[in-house]
Amino acid sequence: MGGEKFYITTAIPYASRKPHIGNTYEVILTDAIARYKRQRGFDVFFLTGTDEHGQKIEKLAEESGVTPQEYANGVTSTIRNIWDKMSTTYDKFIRTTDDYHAKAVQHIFKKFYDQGDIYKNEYEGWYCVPCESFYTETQLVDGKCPDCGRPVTRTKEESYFFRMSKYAPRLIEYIENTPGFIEPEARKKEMLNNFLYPGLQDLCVSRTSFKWGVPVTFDDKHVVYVWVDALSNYITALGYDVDEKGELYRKYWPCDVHIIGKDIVRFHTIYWPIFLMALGEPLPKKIYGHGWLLFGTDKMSKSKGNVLYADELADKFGVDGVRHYVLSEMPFAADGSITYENMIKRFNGDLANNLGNLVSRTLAMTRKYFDGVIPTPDCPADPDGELKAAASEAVSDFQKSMDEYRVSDALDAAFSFLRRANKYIDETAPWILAKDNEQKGRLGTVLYNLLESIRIGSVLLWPVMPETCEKIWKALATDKTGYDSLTSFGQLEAGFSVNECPMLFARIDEQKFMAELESEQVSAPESSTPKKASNASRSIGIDVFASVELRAGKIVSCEKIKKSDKLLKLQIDLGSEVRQIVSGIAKWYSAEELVGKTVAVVANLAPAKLCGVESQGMILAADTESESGESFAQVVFLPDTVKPGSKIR
Ligand code: ME8
Repeated sequence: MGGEKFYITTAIPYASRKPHIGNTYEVILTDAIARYKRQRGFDVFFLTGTDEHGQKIEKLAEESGVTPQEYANGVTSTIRNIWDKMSTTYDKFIRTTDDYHAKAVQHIFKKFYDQGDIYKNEYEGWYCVPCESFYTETQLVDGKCPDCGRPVTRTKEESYFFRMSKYAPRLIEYIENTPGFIEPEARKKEMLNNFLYPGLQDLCVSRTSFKWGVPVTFDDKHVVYVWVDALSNYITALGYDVDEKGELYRKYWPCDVHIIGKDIVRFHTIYWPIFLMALGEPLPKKIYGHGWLLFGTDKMSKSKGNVLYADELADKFGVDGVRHYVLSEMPFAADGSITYENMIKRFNGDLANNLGNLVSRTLAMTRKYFDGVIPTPDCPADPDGELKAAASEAVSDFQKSMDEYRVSDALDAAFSFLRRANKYIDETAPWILAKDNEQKGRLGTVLYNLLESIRIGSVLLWPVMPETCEKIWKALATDKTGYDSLTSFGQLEAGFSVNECPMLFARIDEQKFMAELESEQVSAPESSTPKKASNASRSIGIDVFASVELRAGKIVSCEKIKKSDKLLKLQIDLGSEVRQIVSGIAKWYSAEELVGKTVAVVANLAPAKLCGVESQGMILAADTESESGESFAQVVFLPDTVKPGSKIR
């Protein structure tokens, strides 16, 4: 490709646990920008990957009884599967355990040492393992980590330190004089006022109290601090090494924009530029620290049981439904919020009503009045001019916002144009024009204008909702899908036949959705779906427990419920009867694994419908985690010698 180069990266998430929708928002945002830039003719390189070293992963692996590498392999494959499921088009996925990366990090560290940027000393202070970050006493908030609020550990160990103070004045000058280097603007002020102006302390850049990291070549007690290792990914992925700068590096560096979350702006705008200065390399052009996606107004956390995952949301709202939601809902400079209720509202409003209805009504009228052939627009009248002006305004607003990475504003521009097109249907009332044969020409023009508006909307929306827009292009039988087709209204070619378009977005009934969600939560392991505040720790009397009828049941048959990828329909022999029970364990068990097994059944649970299928009880399962850290429901199996119907007490 010959276009201007554009290098964009995400933060590399820790391979410590399945990424939630907030982490996934970041890769979706980056993907939308990368797709847009490609549409605009840029030669894009989009990098993502995983951060696999550090104390946190070593600890988690130990707790799981596997090696850190095995642990990281499992989580990395989960992360990559989610990135792929969400249709992200990264050009490279780097793992910090990749050999070439680790070698380059060793050389970088050695260069720092050789040129006197690092020196050996002893670190004594506080460390937050989840953030992999050092803090002084005064930085703590109520004795806890100022970034994540979790407890910190007192640490005393031999370490190498990086002389940050040597480069700080140059960095301050650079930040002050480079508009747009840190965005949003407020984060730039925060960095200068909170960290740089008060005086930058030297940073501890190696660890000796654990082993899971890149070994320091000249002092084998030490491993490189995980942030030095992780930040280097942005250049090593392009083939950078101290003595040999690969072709990709020469082509794409400096990076056009690092997309990261607000909690790690400090690492990217202070330490990373200083490391690059020490290497004698140019600094990235921009660091964009996006806000956080909150569950309602709360931080997502496993302990609160409010963590949402992109893959599970995509099963309910579709991949494009999730991409559209997170990108519309996250403002440029603040936090965004996600709840099922808001997702349904947006899905029904923007997608089912505004876009979906516009497409289905317009195609239906084209078929009904013109046998599906795109009519020629040769009868212009009011309000065509207004519609065309709205289209050109939408294109320029969309473009301006996307160029500034204000994706939610860009989406507002596109959807307000689609609303304008819906209004145009009401204003022109094609069904009335259709009654008068003399108005056939005008009717054709109206329908042409609507089809063209849909085409324009879909070219704009493609970076955010690629699958939907490609369906629309197929339905419009058009190849006018590039950005150059937006320069003027009227590029859709008349005379071609439109194709069938599958329903793009079926309206969601909120009540039904929430009821189904509740019943899924009853049968799903706790960590995978958020719950309302639970009373789990409240004690109950023996009488309450005794009122639960627990019995052994033998699984006679089992099948998947078609409409759901979570639910299994089981026939279970309870001795005196065979019961139908629906259970949310399809992700973890196949029919073959279950038939013939004896399980523990709650036999007196009120019947409920799950996905429209009656369930007369519940089978018991333990919330646990697989080796890769994914939540997993372990069914409670009983020995075969226990007879069906036996009471469990
Ligand atoms: O910080 N909403 O990894 P990570 C939006 N390994 N973004 C969120 C979020 C939320 N609720 N929670 C987290 C790390 N993020 C390091 C990065 S880069 C050289 C090393 C963002 O798994 C977070 O801000 O903790 C970060 O940008 C990304 O998810 C990965 O977070």
